Amino acid sequence: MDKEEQDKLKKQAAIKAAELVKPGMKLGVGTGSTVAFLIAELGRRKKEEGLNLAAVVTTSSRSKKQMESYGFHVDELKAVDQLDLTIDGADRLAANFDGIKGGGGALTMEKNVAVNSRKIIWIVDESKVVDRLSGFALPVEVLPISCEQNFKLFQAEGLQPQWRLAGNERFVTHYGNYIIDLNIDPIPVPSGLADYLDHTVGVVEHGLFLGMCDEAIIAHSNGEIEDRK
Ligand code: ABF
Repeated sequence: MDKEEQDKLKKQAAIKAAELVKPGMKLGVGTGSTVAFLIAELGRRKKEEGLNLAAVVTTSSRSKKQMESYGFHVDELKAVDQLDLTIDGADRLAANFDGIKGGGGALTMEKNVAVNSRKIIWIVDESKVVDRLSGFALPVEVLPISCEQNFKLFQAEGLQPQWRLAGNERFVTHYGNYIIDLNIDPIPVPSGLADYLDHTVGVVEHGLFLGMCDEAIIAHSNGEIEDRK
């Protein structure tokens, strides 16, 4: 699928999801190019229909800026008790609704927003839908103080680690940490790997989002916009 076609599908999924945003909601807004289409649609609704939201939390400063450019006030997560709905993109969506996220490096905020939302909807084009989690390196955010040890440990475990780079430098997350991408394809037992990473000192967060997504809006190239629950 070429980029133009993929962007068309991303936009379709985003516009469909925007219909589920109701006035007065406390809304979580994710990160990425699919979500950028969602924000543009919410901006259109604000301008044309006066859409008002009780609270908005975003998972990246880029999304925050975009929401603010349409006149939405954006709160910090800690200031909002619980979100009614979060709409986010994903890098992979498996048949059992497990996912890989964090390709953009915002996984820590994305997971924090997700666990504080009553409902989570992911918006994806069909290229991200897989049977089992595969085809995308798993991002792991690590603290700088012990990042070399984490890297060696992952190497020793056969997890094929690779530093995430930004140009020639290591990519630095919003929280000042690094990202190590694990090249495991497919991920044989996602819950086992998640458990291992959850218990590895120095790991801040990882991109396995298991059992978190409630609904996925998937745009297919045959024109179908699937609402999978
Ligand atoms: C995010 O958006 C991520 O977790 C994921 O990396 C990304 C998907 O990006 P895009 O919509 O640009 O494909 O929320």
